[in-house]
Amino acid sequence: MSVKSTQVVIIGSGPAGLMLAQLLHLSGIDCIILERQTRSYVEGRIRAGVLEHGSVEALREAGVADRLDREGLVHDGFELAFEGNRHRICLKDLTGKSVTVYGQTEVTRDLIEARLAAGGEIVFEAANVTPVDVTSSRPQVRYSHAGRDHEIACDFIAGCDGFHGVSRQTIPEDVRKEFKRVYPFGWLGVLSDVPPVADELIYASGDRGFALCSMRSGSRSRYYIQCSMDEEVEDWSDEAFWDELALRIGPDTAANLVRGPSIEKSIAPLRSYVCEPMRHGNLLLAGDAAHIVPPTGAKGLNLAIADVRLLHRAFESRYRNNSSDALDAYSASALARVWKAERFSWYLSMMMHRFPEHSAFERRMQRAEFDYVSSSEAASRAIAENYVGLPLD
Ligand code: RFL
Ligand code: PHB
Repeated sequence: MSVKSTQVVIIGSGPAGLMLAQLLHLSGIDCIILERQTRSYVEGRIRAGVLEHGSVEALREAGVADRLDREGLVHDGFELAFEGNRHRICLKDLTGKSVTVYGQTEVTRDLIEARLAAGGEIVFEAANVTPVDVTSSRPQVRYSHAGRDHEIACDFIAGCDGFHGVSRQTIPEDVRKEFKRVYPFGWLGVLSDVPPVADELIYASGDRGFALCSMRSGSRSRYYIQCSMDEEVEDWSDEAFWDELALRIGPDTAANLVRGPSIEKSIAPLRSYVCEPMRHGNLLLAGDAAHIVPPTGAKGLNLAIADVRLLHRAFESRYRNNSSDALDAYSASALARVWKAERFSWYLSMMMHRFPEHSAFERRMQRAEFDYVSSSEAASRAIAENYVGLPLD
């Protein structure tokens, strides 16, 4: 077995792990990333597309925003549509801020490139990653790679290994509190090299279910439709997808819809989930490892970035000033923000989807909510404020 040591072992090279590594590198704190998948798998995953104002600033401060600044699309608003009625949330007027459309895939590529250019280590295809002695002052992480066993001793382990990772499972069940809600549907997503149907995102709710029109660039569109979790991707031909999307966004918008072959098609479940606390001994969780939101509020990636900004500050204060106060406060500070994002994602999901168990009463409630938001600047501002992102602390 080979044995090494470092200051922080990061498990997972999604946006949370990669961004944390970049921030630690800038602060002169050593870390090693262990990733289960291959680099091409990690760089090929199609996921979120909207960056909050604060996430963009954080990526700039971390020195990884050159391409984001060149290629990201700044959006000053988005549209909510309900049974054919439309309401624009003007983010800029209501909050003074905007969001940026730039795929998680691109954020991941930029961060991997920055890490490797800085001579940092990412061990791809690390198998059987196991945190050990996490409540001791010198925890270790064991793993195997290319048929050999390895161990890294460290001060801290950052569990950035997503919802299905190993880190959270290390917290004993009697310590860990879990809060969850599974929605009775999923999102079928399609990526296609066609111009977007509109300049801004459209979240549409109708009798046939929810639809979202998003994009990655002026020539690449990302669309989603609510589907049943019983359905398989193979059940949906490209043609069937475009037909259903056109019906859900209505004839006025559909008149501008350009169809094309899908280059990716997948079904994602919708769930809300929070694990408390986000720290156990010297193991600290960040991103999807600790919480999941339904994608309706575009919060998943942004929450991951916000968590690691807090975590980085806490590590900095520990290594620079020998103070553990911020590390002790990490779980509570992160969770305060996480719960607000959970609330917003749940609220928008509840307002915009068709629920199989809903009666006509609940549908009227959804419509009343939409009518209220459309007629109230205060209600629109509340949505805008959450969408561009709440302050870090
Ligand atoms: P990630 O991106 O899941 O990265 C975790 C990394 O950890 C690795 N890993 C392990 N490595 C070593 N050992 C183990 N035992 C490991 N187990 C896992 C994984 O391979 C992976 O590389 O978590 P992170 O960094 O916290 O980032 C969070 C975001 O990725 C996530 O919140 C969003 O992408 C969620 N999400 C979406 N959010 C949106 O805002 N809008 C979307 O449209 C959207 N679509 C999605 C999504 C998440 C999806 N998942 C998780 C399946 C679509 C999908 C399909
Ligand atoms: C996306 O472009 O993938 C996207 C945008 C907004 C969301 C969810 C996903 O709320």
